[in-house]
Amino acid sequence: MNEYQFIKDQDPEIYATLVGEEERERKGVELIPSENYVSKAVREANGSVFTNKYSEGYPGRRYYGGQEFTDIMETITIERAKKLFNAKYANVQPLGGAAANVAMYFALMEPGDTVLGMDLSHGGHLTHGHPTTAINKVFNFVRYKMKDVDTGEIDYEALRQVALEHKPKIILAGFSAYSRELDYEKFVAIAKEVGAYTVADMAHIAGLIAGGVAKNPFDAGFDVITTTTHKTLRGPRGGMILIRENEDIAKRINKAVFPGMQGGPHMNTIAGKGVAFGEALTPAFKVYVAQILKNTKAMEVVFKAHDVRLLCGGTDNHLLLADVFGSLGITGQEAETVLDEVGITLNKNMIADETRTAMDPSGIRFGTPAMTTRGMKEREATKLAEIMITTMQAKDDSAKKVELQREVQTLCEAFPVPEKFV
Ligand code: DSN
Repeated sequence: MNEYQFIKDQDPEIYATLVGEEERERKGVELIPSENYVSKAVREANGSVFTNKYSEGYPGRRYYGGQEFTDIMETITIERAKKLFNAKYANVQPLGGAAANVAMYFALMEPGDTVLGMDLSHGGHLTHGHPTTAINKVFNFVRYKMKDVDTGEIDYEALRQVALEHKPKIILAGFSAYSRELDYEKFVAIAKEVGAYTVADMAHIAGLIAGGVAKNPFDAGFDVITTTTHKTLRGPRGGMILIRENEDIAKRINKAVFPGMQGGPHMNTIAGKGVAFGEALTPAFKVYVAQILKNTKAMEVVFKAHDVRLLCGGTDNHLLLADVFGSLGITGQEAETVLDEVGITLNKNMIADETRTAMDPSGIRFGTPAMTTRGMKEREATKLAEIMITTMQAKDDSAKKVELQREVQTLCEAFPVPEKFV
C-alpha cells in the first residue's frame, strides 16, 4: 500500500510535493554533508502518536498527566545517548542545533559574557555568533582561525593569546565547514588557564564520534557537547546536549532548555532520536561511518589529481571544501547549479578569507554521509568525483550534461535508498 494513502486522499497538493521529494531523493546523489537518509523505523517514530502529546518537564517531573509512555521512551533515548558518547548526562529535547547552542550559552553564561569560537569564514557556524543572529546581541564573540588554510592547522598560540586577553566564559570547538580533526587537549589546556568552560559543537561529526572514527572531545576533558541528530548520526531533525560529568552543569542545561528556551518537547522526534541512537549502537553503524571516511578520501584523491585546491589540504572527516573558482574558473553558485542539473546536490560555500560574496562564493562543500548510506563505496565515490569535475568543466555543454546526468541516474538505480539499517 502507498505509505501516503491518507494524504493522497485528503490533500493532493501536499501529496504531490511528497511524491516529488521522494523521487528527487531517489534519483539524485545527495552530497550535502549535513544531510542523510533516515531508516523507515526512524520515520515511523517521527510520524507516530507521540506528536499528540504535551510533555513539558523531564521524565518523572512533568507539568501534564498521561506520561507513562513518554517517560519510558525519553529515558530510553537519554540512556542510549549517554552510552553512545560516554556522557554522564544528556538532554534530548532541543528542537535543533541552534536551539541547543542558545540554551547552552544561557546555561553557562550571563548576558555580556564572552565566547571564543572558530572564525565563521574559517568553518565556524552561524550560531557561533554571526553578526546577524539574535544571540550576537546578548553575548560577546571573539575568534580564532586556522594558521594555515592549506593544512587546516588551527593557530592554537593565537587562540591562547585571544583567550588570555578576553577571558571568555566558553571556548567553543566545532564547525560546519572544516575537514580536519581538532586538538581537543590544547583547547582544554587553554580553557584551564583562563577558567573557561569547553564546549564542542559536534553537529557535523556526531555520527563519526559515536561510531568511533573521530575523537570524542570528552576523552580530552571537554565539559559539554552540543549536536544535531540528523547529520552523520542519521537520526531525525533535532538537537541534543551532552554533559561529560558535572551535575551542576547538567541541571543548568536542563533549566535552560525547559523552561528557559522551549515549551513542549517534540516527543515524536525524541522517539525518532531513540530509534536512531539504537541503530548507532550496532556494529553495522561502525562499518557505515568507517566507509564515510574511505569515501571522502577517494573523492579527495580525484580532486587532487585534477589540481583542484582543497581547503585544509584534504580531509579527515566526512566533508571536503573545494576552491572551484580558483582552480576551475567556475563560481560556487555556478557549480551548485550545474551539478544540480546532472543530479548531484551539494552547496556553494565561502572559503577561508573569501573575496567573493556569500551568495556566489568561490567554493563548494560536499560530503559522503548520504551516498554512503545508499551503500556506495570507494569505486562509486571516485566515479562521482570524476563526474563532478567533468560537469564543472563542461558547464556550457548541454549534450555532455545529458550524458553525465544519465551516468548519475544509472548509479542511483544501482544503489537504491535503503529503508533498514539493522
Ligand atoms: N545547515 C547546517 C549545515 O549544512 O552545515 C548547519 O546548520
